[in-house]
Amino acid sequence: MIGIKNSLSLALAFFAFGLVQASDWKYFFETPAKIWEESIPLGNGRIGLMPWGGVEKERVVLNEITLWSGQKQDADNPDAYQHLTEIRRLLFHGKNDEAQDLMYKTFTCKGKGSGGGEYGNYQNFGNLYLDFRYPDSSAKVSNYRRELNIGKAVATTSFQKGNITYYREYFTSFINDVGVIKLTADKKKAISFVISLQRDERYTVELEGKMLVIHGQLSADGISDNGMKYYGAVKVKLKGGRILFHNNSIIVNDANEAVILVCMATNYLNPDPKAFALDLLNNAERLNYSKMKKEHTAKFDAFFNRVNLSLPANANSNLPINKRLEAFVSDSTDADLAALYFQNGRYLLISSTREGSLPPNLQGLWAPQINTPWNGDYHLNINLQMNLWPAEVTNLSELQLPLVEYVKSLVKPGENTAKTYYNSHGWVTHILGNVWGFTSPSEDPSWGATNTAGAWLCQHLWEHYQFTLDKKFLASVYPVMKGASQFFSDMLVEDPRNGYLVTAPTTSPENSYLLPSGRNVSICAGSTMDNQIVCELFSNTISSAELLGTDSALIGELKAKRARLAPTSIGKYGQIMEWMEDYPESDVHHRHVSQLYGLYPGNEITCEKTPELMEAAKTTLERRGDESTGWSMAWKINFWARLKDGNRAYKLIHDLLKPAGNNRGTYPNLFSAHPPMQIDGNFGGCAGIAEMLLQSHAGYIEFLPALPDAWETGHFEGLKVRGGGEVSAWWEQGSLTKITLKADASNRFVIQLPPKWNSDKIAGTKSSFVEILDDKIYITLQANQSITLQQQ
Ligand code: FUC
Repeated sequence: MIGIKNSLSLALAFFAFGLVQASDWKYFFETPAKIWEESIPLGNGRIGLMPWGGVEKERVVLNEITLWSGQKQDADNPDAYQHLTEIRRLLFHGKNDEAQDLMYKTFTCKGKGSGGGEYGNYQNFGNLYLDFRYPDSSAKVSNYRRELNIGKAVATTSFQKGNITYYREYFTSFINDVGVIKLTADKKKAISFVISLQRDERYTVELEGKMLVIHGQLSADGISDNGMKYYGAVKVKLKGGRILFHNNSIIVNDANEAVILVCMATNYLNPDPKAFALDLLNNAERLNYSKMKKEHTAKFDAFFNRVNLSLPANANSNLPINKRLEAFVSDSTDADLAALYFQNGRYLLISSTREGSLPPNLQGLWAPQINTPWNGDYHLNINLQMNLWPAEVTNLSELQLPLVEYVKSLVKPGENTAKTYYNSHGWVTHILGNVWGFTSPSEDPSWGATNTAGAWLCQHLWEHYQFTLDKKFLASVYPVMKGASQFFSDMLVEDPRNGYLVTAPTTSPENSYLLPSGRNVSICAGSTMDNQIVCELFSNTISSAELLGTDSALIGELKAKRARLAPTSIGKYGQIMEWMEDYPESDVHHRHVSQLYGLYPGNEITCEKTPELMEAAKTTLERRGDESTGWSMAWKINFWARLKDGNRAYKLIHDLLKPAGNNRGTYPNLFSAHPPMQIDGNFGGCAGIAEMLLQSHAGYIEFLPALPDAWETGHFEGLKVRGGGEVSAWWEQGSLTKITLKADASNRFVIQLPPKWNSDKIAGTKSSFVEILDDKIYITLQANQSITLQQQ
């Protein structure tokens, strides 16, 4: 019998849940940005603006998500396959160092890989500058405030200079697809400025009629053009004042108000970027500013307001964000900061990807440089996947679709790579991903030889189905999963030392181990992560084929091979072994914790199925330690949430939110720090907070599985669960008081009976669609029906 103190009442409601009203989701600064990581990210899934808010000189960093150098290339090395047998022979004879040496000579991509040339990189679009002239240039500046309203997707800068109050508003319109900046003042004729545009290379700025434009072409290989044309234009609408077009700039004098419109495009998706961009600009020019802003926010809120989260605030919650982050170091009772971080993660996802475009890259879509860190690419041994971790659970399911399209785009080049390197059917990709279809191993086998990246990506296809139960979607992506499975079905090879089918050669990203000789080696056969991912891929492909009633022969083949994969094993310290042999790690604190893939994002390791592995996972994390790169700490929030240790997960949030400085953590504008800035930590942290509040990976829904003491009272609304449901929860003094569940799809939902809830009363209800068995509540709902369970 579980809990007897309180009785439980059951209320049924058959209405569609409305949108949740946004709270005051904001952060602010009291000074202009001094570094890019203090500027404010705005984006509409395609273009981005990052205003710095300078009083004398405003800088706005411009981005367009498709702006890539490089080009399509054939990087598959045709000689590689002839060395595969020998590489495997060496591995199976324990000569991993020799296998690795041979791979450096034979089993890499053609060309420079990510080291330059045709691989390319994501690049900054340019900078927009506004140089201001004030009626009284010597007047003092006071009351300065720079703010991002996360709930409205609008940034503002305001200050007084002398006796004049100035106000700037900025947004990237979700409807009209242009950047918009409005400048006002509380005195007439107070606004004078010069607009200029600039880029660090490969650009022309010129006046075209009443527009200032920037255009150019990027490079294919560092020298010649790659055919990637970009075009941006700026136009100003004034109330009062005079405008001059001179010397590649727009000069505004003595205006009462100015609205600056910025359009940007490349020819990656549009054959004529100039026509596309100018259409947007001309359209926006005709529109009323207030209406544009209202419609922009309404479209954004259609995503954002689906979810709400309330956690306890304290006095620090009202501090400027840089000081708030500093205060959190010694006082983490500002739990509202975690709620803000969560909603900011959702904000960044909505702002950096959209249907019909690309998934967020390592920068999201915000980059001030030409040479972005790690090329601003798609790293596929966790980073891109982590970017999408919040998509399903935080009710932004359609934002998973750009990733799905990206995965589909890898199939064709990946088939060539599968054939060339492994003589296998199906498709494969390794760690590196760009917008040109790169699927080859990287230039450096120690980190670039892992070949389960595509299989890991396939998890997102299955998860999208799990959350939506959209069978049409499943049918559309099944060929992709099937192709990935076919690759492993062909490529797996028996390890003669133990009879298991293993991936070989491979690595455990991006760690290495020490051989008895003292040598550091990365290459191995059958890393734990690979075994877990392949097992999961086969299982998901089998389930998909069964659901779709197809490919019975393949189902049999995958089941047989799945049974021969190596199980996850426990090593000499009680830890989960990272490799099939219990090698000493070269770096016991390594940022990747790949051997825990099965704990998160996978679901192989759970309390019910594998209690010993849960214990071993804890030991693994203790040995690894907490502090690491931003994304690694974000991953650990998810791990500890799955291990149901809310306080430890919250400690990791605390570590993740430490001001970056020279170390790791979070920059003042809440961007995650690897360092340098890398957006995956934001998304992983957002997903981790959701995972602390709600889980549905183990075949049932569990509310508040890892609630830290600091989140004693609160509520969330609108999170999603596997099985096609939307849920909300309210809790007080650490105990759940009310939950709601709405079915998006008809299903029988299973809920873990919350601790302290009285099962007798639920069982006593006459409802035909609620049943209590042991510690689970079973609820059958038709699509759009909802139910409320409440303690009285
Ligand atoms: C992975 C990580 C690095 C970095 C890079 C972009 O390879 O190991 O730390 O995050 O991606």
